[in-house]
This record gives sequence, structure tokens and C-alpha cells, in this order.
Amino acid sequence: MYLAVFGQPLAGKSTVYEALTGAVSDPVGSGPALATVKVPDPRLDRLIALFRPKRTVPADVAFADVRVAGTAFSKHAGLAPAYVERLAQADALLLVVRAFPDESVPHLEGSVNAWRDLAAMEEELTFTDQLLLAKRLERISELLGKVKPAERESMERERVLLQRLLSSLERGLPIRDQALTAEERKLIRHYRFLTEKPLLVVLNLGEEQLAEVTQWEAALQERLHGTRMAGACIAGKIERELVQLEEPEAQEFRQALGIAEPARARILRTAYRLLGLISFFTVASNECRAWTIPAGTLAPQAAGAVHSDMERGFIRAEVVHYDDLVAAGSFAEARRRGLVRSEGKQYVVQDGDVIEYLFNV
Ligand SMILES: Nc1nc2c(ncn2[C@@H]2O[C@H](COP(=O)(O)OP(=O)(O)OP(=O)(O)O)[C@@H](O)[C@H]2O)c(=O)[nH]1
Ligand SMILES: [Mg+2]
Repeated sequence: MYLAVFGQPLAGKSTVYEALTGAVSDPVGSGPALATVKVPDPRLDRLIALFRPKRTVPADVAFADVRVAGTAFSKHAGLAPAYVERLAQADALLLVVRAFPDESVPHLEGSVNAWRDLAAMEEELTFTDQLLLAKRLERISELLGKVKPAERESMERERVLLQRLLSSLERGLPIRDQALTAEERKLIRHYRFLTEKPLLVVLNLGEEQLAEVTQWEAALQERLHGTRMAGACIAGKIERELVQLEEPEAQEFRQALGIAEPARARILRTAYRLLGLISFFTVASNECRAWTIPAGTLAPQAAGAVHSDMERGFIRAEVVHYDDLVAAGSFAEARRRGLVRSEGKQYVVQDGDVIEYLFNV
């Protein structure tokens, strides 16, 4: 999974990226800086304590600090094509919006106003999709007269669908909030529309604003809309320092500053919820591992996340929920208590399942 960090110039994108990943974003590189972070999961820690495997592999998520040479923004003209391409590749967009006041950091508009900027960036995304749709619609009307009757029907259906998306966008409704059937979503997937992607808004607060973080959070929530948009307030500059500290010390600083949890844990949790992702675990004597899958995934496809052979040769899944396994203390004891179930091909994997696969290749 890959999240693209983007936003207005000097909003603190690189700062937030560094706070989330602990990596350094090379300021002169023109491509995106990429870093993978391990997803913290107390359940995996507990399983490790229980099974003492030789190796542990947490789930991971990649972040990109998206940059382009030159300017990505020219007001109301849509985003620059190179920029759009980088965003289009992402599973979700992480929009950094500046809230921190700092005279020494200039702002495009000459003043700091997070809500104005958030609205402006949403408009940029919308406008970018509108341009893409308009272009595609134009192309379709050119082609409609030329294609064979067999193709004409599906093309006509696409035209109607795209026209509907465009009209709704023009009324300010991002594609992620538009009512589309699963089939329609599949039909438009290859366009990789920016307003179709889950959007995570990170409000970048200054240290001095942490005292009113509750008010900022509430104000941010009010500006989110739909189920595929989420928000979080973090103090990017402070978090970038905290991520470099060892845990007991970082914890002390967080407490003193009134920061409830590390930005990385917070953002990853929000991203999982936003993307509808869940985790399941595999445990063996030599390895404990967390896997990320979309909610609703069936057991064989979940096995495919582990190894394609396990999906192909799937026989059944021995499943015990994390809570039950931890309460029992061991697989054997969980089995004795009848907490390990044997599940087949139609089983929908649940968050926190610990699974032992039986397969045959
Ligand atoms: N006071 C204060 N300054 C911040 C904060 N976050 C970022 N900055 C400063 O703002 C400036 C820009 O931060 P960056 O993280 O480089 O911003 P950016 O969005 O990556 O900038 P570009 O990539 O150049 O568009 C730097 O001088 C940061 O130190 C913050 O929370 N408080
Ligand atoms: Mg930067």
C-alpha cells in the first residue's frame, strides 16, 4: 500500500513525511522520496511474546513525498501532469494543510488559513478530474462515429457514465462520494481519478497550537465529508523530532506536550480505516507475521497475500481469533477449548484472525 503525501508549497509536506517515516526527504531530488514503515500493532507484539518466533514481520505501508520540478500549481488550471501521475499511482492521498503560524515561512496567499487552503486543494483535485473527463468525453464523441456497431454500445454506455461523473463533479461532488455501482467503479478504475481516491487530510499544527488541539480536531472534522475522507491533526515539526528519539524518552516528551500517541500510529490507523483494511496473523515456530488485506476478503484470497501457492492449493483455514488465542495461551490450549475453527473457501477473514492454512500444491 502506498500513500502519496502532497499539498501546497511549504505546507510542511516533507516535515510530515519525515515525521511519519523517520526517513530524510532529499530536498533536491525531483522524483518522489519513498520510505516504507512498519505498521505498529500491539497484537503482533503480544503474539511475539507468546510464541517467541525467530523472525517477526509486521505489515508495512509506503509513503511518498511527492515533488515535481517546477511548479505543480497554476491556479485553477489543474495540477501539473507529472504531479497528477505520481498521485494517480497512490492507493490514497495524504494532503498536508498548513495551520502553523510562522512569519519566517512564506505562504502562497500571503496569510495562513488552513480552511481556505483545504478547500483550494480539494478544488484542484476536482478540477484535475474534470479536465481528464472532458478530454475523454471529447475523444469518445470523435470515436463514436467511427467504431463498429458492436463497440459503439459499450462506448455509449461509458460516455453516459463519464458524463454523469462530470456533472456531479461540477456540482462539487468528488467521485469518491458519488453513488456508483461496483460494476461502474470497476469500469472507471483505470482512469485513476484523484477525487476517487481516499483522502486523508493532515492538519499541520505548530507547537503553540497543541494547547487547542481539541478545537482544531473538531473544526477539521466539520470540514470532512463522505466516508472516504478522514482527517488528523499533528504537529509535524515536533513529531519529526520525536520520531528520532528512543521510546521511553519520546513518551515523556509526548506526555509533556499533550500528544496522546505517535503521529505514525495515529495516521496509519486512520489510513487503515479509510482504506477499509484489516490485519490477520500467521504464527509458526520460526515466524510471526501480520498481513494487510481489504475487509471482506475470503480465506483463499487472504492466503494469496501470504503465497500464491496457498491460494491455488487452498484446502481450509484453521482460524482462531487473536483474543481467544491470547486468552488460551497456546494453539493447543485454544484447540482444546474448541476455539479453533475449521473454515472453508467462503470464509470472510476477520480483523485479528490468527490463521493456519492447509494447502496442497
Ligand atoms: N514553525 C513551524 N514550522 C514548520 C512546521 N512544519 C514545517 N515547518 C517549516 O516550514 C518550512 C517548510 O517545511 P517543509 O516540510 O519543507 O514543507 P514542504 O511542504 O515540504 O515544502 P516544499 O516541498 O518546498 O513545497 C520549513 O522551514 C519547516 O521547518 C511547523 O509545524 N511549525
Ligand atoms: Mg518538501
